[in-house]
Amino acid sequence: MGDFPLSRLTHAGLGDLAEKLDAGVRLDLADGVRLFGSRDVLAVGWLANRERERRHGRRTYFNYNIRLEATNVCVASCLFCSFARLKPGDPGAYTMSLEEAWDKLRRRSHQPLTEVHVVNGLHPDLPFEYYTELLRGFKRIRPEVHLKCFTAVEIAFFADLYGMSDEQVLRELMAAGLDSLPGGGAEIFAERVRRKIAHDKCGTERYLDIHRVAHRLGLRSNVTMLYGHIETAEERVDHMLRARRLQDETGGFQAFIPLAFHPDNNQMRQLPAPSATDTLQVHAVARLMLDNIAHVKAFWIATGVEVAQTALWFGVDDLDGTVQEEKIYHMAGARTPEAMTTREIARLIRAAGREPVERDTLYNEVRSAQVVW
Ligand code: V47
Repeated sequence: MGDFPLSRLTHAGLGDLAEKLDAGVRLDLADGVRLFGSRDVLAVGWLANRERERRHGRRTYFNYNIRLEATNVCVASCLFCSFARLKPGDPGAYTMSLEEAWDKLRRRSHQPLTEVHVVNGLHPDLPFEYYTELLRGFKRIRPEVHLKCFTAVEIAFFADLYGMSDEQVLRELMAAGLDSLPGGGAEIFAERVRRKIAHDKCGTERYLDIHRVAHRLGLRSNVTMLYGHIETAEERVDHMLRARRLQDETGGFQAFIPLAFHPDNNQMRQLPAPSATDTLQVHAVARLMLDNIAHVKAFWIATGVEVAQTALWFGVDDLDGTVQEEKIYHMAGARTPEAMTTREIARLIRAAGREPVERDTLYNEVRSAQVVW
């Protein structure tokens, strides 16, 4: 049982779960709900930290990336979203020209970036070539940079809009330079919640199937979970278990990323933001339920820097990256910085008693000669 008092785990009602984990027995839905019900966040965190250290020791991953949102025009009306604008020409709506988007990368030619992460609104009028050219241009400018672009929701939208199958869309984007899929658009898989907060975009089965197809075609991807709004503990665990089932099938998910709901400027603004304790507990339970997904990421833009740092003792082994120019969370009220340098990220990992490891998108270690931790 290690050095955490057995009596404390037993008192927290978690003794049998600790034994299950010791014996390598998988936790089930009821176990996950109990973990969320526990008032002893430290006991849950201790269990999660043990799983984290078994896999990664003190190592904590991050990457040198940029975020690009080429358009916020979006036909979907998700209740949690503060970023989208329904039509071109609506106040605040924007769509970058290809040159403008490429310029974002060109202007960073001095930075040893390894990843461009693209997420867009669902724009009804752009031709498919806008997206394939976007990727081709990025590869022309920086052939070595990994392109992690378009959520499964965007892939489904492209397929419907341009009359292709999901697989055809993925194949064409891969031919243009797509290297992996980000995990956005998952929200909450349970139909009760999805119907309320994201009723007019790609449903759960299709989201999962697009990741299934992507994995079959050789792409890696991530999976997210938007928490802290109207979902129950059972729906959170159900979400994790659906991701775990697909991972059993394909092995293609690299990281699970809980995303803390931000209530400013959207249709759920009457709700409070999730607390730091809730955030720590969500990441910890994810580490414990998802025995087959290697990494649990705290997206520091969403959790806040200090909570992300603390989460490194609650199951988290990855902090995303430098990010730069993030819009989705900042339009929803995030007060985190818009970017961190690799030096800042490494310093905060060290200050938390962990060992910083710069990685590329596929978790290969990157040794940037420029950076001395
Ligand atoms: O799907 C939108 C979320 C996601 C809000 O794959 C909001 O490495 C909170 O998926 N409050 C997009 N969340 C971002 C995303 C992501 C982030 C970091 C890393 C990766 C990865 C993926 O942002 C959306 C939605 O769930 N979101 N609005 C909001 N108000």
